[in-house]
Amino acid sequence: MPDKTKLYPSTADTQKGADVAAHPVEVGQGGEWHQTDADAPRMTTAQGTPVSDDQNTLTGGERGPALMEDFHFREKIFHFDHERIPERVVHARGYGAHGYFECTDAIPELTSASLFQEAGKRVPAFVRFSTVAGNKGSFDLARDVRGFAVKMYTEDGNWDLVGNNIPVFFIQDAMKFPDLIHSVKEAPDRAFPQAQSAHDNFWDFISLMPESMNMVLWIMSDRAIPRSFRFMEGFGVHTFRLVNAEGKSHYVKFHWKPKQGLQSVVWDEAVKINGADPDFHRRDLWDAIRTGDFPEWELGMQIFDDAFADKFDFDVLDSTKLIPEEDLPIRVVGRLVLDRTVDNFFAETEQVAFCTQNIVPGIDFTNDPLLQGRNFSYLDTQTKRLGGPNFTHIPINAPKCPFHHFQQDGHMAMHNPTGRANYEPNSWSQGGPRPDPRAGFKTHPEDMSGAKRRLRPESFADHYSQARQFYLSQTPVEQDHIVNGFGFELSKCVAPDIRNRVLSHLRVIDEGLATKVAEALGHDLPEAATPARAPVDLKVSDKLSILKNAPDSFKGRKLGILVTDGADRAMFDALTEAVKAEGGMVEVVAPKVGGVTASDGSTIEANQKIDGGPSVLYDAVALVLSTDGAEKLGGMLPGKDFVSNAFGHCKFMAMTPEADALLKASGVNQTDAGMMTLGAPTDAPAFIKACRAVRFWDRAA
Ligand code: HDD
Repeated sequence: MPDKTKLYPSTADTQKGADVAAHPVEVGQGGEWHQTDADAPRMTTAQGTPVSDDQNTLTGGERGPALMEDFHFREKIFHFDHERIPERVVHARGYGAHGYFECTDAIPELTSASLFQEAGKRVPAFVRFSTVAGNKGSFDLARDVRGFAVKMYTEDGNWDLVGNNIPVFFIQDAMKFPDLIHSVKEAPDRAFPQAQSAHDNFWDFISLMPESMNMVLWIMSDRAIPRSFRFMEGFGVHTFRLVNAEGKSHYVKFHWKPKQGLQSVVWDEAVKINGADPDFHRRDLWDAIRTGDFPEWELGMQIFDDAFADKFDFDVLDSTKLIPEEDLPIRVVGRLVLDRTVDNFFAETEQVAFCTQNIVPGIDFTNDPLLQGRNFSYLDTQTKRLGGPNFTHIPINAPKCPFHHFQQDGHMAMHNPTGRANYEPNSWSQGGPRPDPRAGFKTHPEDMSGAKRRLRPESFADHYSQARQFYLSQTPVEQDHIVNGFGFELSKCVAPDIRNRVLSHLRVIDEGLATKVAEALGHDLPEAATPARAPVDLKVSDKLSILKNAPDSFKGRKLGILVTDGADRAMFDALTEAVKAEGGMVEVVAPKVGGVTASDGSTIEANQKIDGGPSVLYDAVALVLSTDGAEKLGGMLPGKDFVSNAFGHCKFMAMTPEADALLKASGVNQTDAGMMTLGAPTDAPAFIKACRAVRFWDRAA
């Protein structure tokens, strides 16, 4: 029987003097283990009252009831109970980072926006990448659009460019947004499926909304499963306006072009990455920035006038359409660099509030009905999410330029106007801010006429031509991925009518595509849909393909080196050096996380144990094994999967001759130009050079 009268020391007391230095911490992450009681700041309540005991609730008597009087306990639990705020209704899962935007080509003739006036000028920026459908705790490699939201803190206020990694959208009118989102998110009765579009509700809605066809082709393509946030483009989607100091306006479409190049994973990898590392994208961004490999994008603009807009085949106000770069080249005017991770995820990434209405003098909206609707939705949603109108007082949202207005009070008001005057006009000598008719924001005085009515203009009626253009602009490998995407998604639709309705649209887009998807499903082809306007044949646009714009460097990519005891040390070092020289990263995978003893008796430290480091986490793999090690790995499922998956996912592979037993055990009995035997350490640079192509797609043929 325990002695109920004896008092036990608190956990804090028993921990004192423990060998905390034995726990390694990641470099530079803070939270060092070496803190002593003497170094530590004094713990207080939120009111600043020093706390003497954080382990034990105040009780009446040794085994008595807890006392209401315990203000420290009450405050602590009360605050914990209120830690959550509503997650974003869309784009709930996201990851942010700080950086800067730098103008590289001044364009004062096109816009008076302060950030474009002088080459070399920088403004701070915050970017949040996201998936759309899944909740905050969902996995990173969902097949989904990625949000690409950029807040630029200019000297004329915050400019939020709230874009996606796909240049077109599902719907033409904001009125349909709640329906779109309801259809893709989990069904209201069963609350599944989570973070995916492969279900009846989504395809039911899509098949009844032919305007979504262009976007749907993008979603079924590899664009929806990017390798990382760093390797994807961003788009402002809508047509905006640039307005210069004389009030002259041009239309503009904004593009973010990754300096790292474009890269996606294949679907089978995506599925496996979601299990192996659900945080794959956020970890990638964190690691890249923390190791000083700062991701960078160029800001490009497609600039045009009414004459171009009038002769363009589609309405430039229709967000389901893009302007091919071949028809209107991009002018690069700046660069965005992400060079700092957040200090606190909640304070920055969760509380950042992007609003499409956040615009600065020199940039303006157009009448795109999707954009006009968004301008209401974002402000409204932030008020709900962040609890009131003062979310602009939160540091991540506050402008970094001076700001003065008469808005006051409300929940959590951090700074109210000082002095007597809180209205305008007023006649007090210290009467506060006044509007500036010269430099203040001026709306472009666009002519307007016509009756009030609810109608979709005729110029928005062609829903298929650009979808067809997109499909035909892809390489055969990418086309196969699109077919497989449709095959997978539609196979998850229980209702055959929904599958058939989608197939009927695909027939209008491209008979070959429809036939292949029907074959994948085991369906007969239904009647083709009847388009509101017959599609036209558009020129192939190479810029729409990822593979036609593939990177020519292994920079920023990761080589996974699988090692066992007896691994050739010189070979391992040569590979590591070659990757470093190319600007890439290496991760070592071993049977045990404690590492291996190499051929020369030295230790090779491991980053991953084989079952925690599958090859799907790497861009290319190398097997540096001993004969005995290869045989042992060949008897283990994770060892065999490492090799067979790398092979199946068309990765470049290099191996020492001793790896043969593992290759055979994994069912890889062939060699091809994507596989290199490493005979001597001098072979390593040639292998990394080959890896510049990132995948050996010939293997898929
Ligand atoms: Fe949206 C969030 C991008 C159409 C309503 N949207 C949100 C985010 C991105 C986009 C990147 C996440 C911002 C962040 O990281 O905090 N949305 C787009 C793009 C669209 C688009 C590129 C089409 C071109 N959105 C769209 C429409 C509506 C909304 C038509 C409503 C009428 N979007 C919202 C929202 C969200 C949002 C409900 C949810 C959380 C938030 O705003 O901050 O207001």
